[in-house]
Amino acid sequence: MSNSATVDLTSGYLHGDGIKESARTLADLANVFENEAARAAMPQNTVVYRVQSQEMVTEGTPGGLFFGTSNVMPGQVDGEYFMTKGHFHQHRETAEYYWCIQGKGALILMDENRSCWVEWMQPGTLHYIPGNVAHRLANTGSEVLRVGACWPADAGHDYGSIKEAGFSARLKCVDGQPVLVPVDEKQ
Ligand code: PAN
Ligand code: ZN
Repeated sequence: MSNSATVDLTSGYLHGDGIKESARTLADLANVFENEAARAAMPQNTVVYRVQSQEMVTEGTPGGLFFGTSNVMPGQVDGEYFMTKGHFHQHRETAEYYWCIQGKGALILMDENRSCWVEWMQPGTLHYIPGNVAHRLANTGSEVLRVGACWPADAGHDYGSIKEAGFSARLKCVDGQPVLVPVDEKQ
């Protein structure tokens, strides 16, 4: 197998044959932010994040690895930072590495008991996401947050559980600072 792809070490940008790219706009993120009316009132073609990946094997291949870069734009929906949808891995036991390349942000994590916590990100921070832990990126800065990732090719993405129950806390801008605010789950 020839290696015709490169990774720009300052931006994480992947270049070359077979690099996949996807983007999520505000239109794709219905009911992801707390204030759905505010999201719906914003320009729907606003890109919230882009993901590049190199997938050298078919998704689901045991023992394979995928490599990617996620780029989360700066922005907020009514005080909640722009973020990814977030997911558990379909194969719950699979882990993942993230590392921050550029920008400022947070890795929001939640275990299966719905305990939620944050790891702060700045260029060079390294983040091990254990199995059975849902993960989501949020950009708390004013430039693009660029994060590298490496995950098992058979991890899969379970978006359904997050769509149903969400994360148990939200990262909001309070007096100009990011604060993890628990969601009232009693209702
Ligand atoms: C990442 C994520 C990426 C986009 O590559 O898939 O940051 O986030 P969502 O998938 O939650 O929209 C990863 O964690 N892969 O497993
Ligand atoms: Zn993942």
